[in-house]
Amino acid sequence: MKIDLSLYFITDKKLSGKRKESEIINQVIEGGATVFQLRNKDQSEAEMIISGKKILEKTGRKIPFIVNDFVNVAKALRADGVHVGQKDMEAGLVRELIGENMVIGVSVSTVAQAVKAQKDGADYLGVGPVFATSTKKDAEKPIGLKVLENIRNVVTIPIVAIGGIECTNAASVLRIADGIAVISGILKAENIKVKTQEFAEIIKKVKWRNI
Ligand code: TZP
Ligand code: MG
Repeated sequence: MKIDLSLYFITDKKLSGKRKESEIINQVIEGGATVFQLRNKDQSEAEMIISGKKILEKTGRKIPFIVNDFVNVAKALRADGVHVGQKDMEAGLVRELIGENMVIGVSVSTVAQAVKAQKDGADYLGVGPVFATSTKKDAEKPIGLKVLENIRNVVTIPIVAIGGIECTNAASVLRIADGIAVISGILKAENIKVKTQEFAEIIKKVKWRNI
């Protein structure tokens, strides 16, 4: 399965505040997000399956979605993919468990990790944090545009930049990466749909080499 990774929204319960996650997802879809990830660091696998089911009932499956961390949750929700980090199951084993149809994403921060993840069978890489972020408490130090570019040059699979991506720096990243993954850059906005549209507009412009 091929997924458009250009505007990759990731959920975050804390940053959602009083707003319902399903409503937020519906707004990012309307705004032009191309894929979303269900990410929840505070729930067990069983809890995530239950909350994921409820969310999907309200959002439908208008764009592909990916489950963070848990293969079992991805399978139970019939997700389009699963995303794992360096401390999770490695991509080769994930592939054995999920089969050929689901997409596998792997988080990397170094060239060596990127080369290994591609060799292990990752379909795409989440690369970062490119810039400083307070969303992920145990995030590595920001890698910057240079390392992002080095990673771009050693792998052939798509790369999605993550970490501190805002409308102000999105273009610089998109000149190197295939997509941007955004959490707070969208969730801190008052109007989620309008903010997502702003990101989508930047993506369109960079694609057509206008900025
Ligand atoms: N992985 C690396 S940085 C990060 C994750 C999950 C958090 C990105 O969040 P934000 O708010 O877009 O900086
Ligand atoms: Mg993880």
